Amino acid sequence: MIWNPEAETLPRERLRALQLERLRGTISLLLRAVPAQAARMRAAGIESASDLRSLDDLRGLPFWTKADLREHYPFGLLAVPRELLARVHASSGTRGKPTTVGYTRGDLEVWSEVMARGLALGGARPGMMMHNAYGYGLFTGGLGFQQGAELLGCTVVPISGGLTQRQVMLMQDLRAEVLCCTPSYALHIAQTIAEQGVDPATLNLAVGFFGAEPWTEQMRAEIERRLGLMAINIYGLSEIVGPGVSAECHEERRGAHVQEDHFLVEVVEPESGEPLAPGQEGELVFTTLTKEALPLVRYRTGDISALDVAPCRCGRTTARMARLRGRRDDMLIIRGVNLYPSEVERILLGVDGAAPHYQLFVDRAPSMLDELTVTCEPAGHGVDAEGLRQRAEAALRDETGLTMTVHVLAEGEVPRSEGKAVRVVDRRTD
Ligand code: DLL
Repeated sequence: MIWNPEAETLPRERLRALQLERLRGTISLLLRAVPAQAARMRAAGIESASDLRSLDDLRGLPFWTKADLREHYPFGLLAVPRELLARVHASSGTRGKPTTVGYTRGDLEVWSEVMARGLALGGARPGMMMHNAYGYGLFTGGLGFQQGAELLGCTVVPISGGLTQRQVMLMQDLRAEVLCCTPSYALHIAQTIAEQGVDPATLNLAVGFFGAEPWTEQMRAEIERRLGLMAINIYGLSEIVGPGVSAECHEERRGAHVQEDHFLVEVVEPESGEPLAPGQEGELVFTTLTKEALPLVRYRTGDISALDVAPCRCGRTTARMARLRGRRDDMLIIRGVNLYPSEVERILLGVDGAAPHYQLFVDRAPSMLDELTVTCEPAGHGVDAEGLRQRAEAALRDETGLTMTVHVLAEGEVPRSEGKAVRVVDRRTD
């Protein structure tokens, strides 16, 4: 089911024409209503929206980053009077002040629309029972899924995160068909199900929408096996709207379809900022095309992905973004080797006897060399910890070229998350 066939199957030429028209509208609004944005645009030679003759002219516009949002915290980049905000959310940054974002009523409607599209993409249908274990609150996960599911016509259980045993009981009793949470929390739920002796086959789950943190194909296979559902990758960020910027279709599950009539996507080379061609991996950059309260032009996400604009079997014409390799700032440079935490996840999940719970610690030794330690757990009582340690160390060394120390902890000792998992603990002090 395609929620909005007209928008989602638009021939790409027409889509680009629509994007240009909407981009000009956004530029006019910013020039008129947001002094900080207008100043940067003028410095780049843009005096009016008509200076943009084609979408290619976008590359002449300056980037915006999370640091800019922090600088203008909390409401310095709003294009409407604060009184017109219907809601405020914030990004999940753990250090210092969060980055706040605001929505007009119109923005909330667009968000519901793109979320309904995303849920339909993954195979959710009107009438389905949805267990929504994303956190409700300033985080955009809970309410974003809530709104989209209501528009689609699902029955929502707004359980939020936590009290996992109770979650399992409610999933059983209310016959949840759709599960929404972070991939790490899905595993936590799966483990609780196993500990309670519940047979996953007695659950009614058909599809799960997982996102808000990096995860791998190996993790997808593990979640599907344990929960007996089809796992869909859904992506978004609060600065742009929240969840629903893109989602995979259940037909292909090869890249997440970006809602391009609302969000213009580019991939740029992280160092130079030069635009990259489809298929090339780089940093995702989004421009909002219909946002009223907080329009953003060329917002650098820090997320590493690649685009595919080839037609999709599902019939949609929208570009697909590859599963995220990770965030640019999560990339570790260890003894000259680049390492994304998702690489460790991929390798570890291929090791016989390893459970899908892990953390990566980075320390700086007195010799000033950085050292990596991985903690993991055995998958079940029968696994010999010493054998697992040796297999994991060998696999990590062979595949990354880096020596990592592996500590096999007892089952349940790697911290579990109810939201975004903390995968990397950087203990370097400088
Ligand atoms: O995490 C929005 C969201 C909620 C997306 C629920 C999906 C599901 P923020 O808290 O602002 O918003 O964090 C955004 O999370 O820049 C990515 O680094 C990461 N992220 C989001 N979705 C995915 C995903 C929400 N599917 C940041 N895969 C983004 C990998 C993801 N990383």
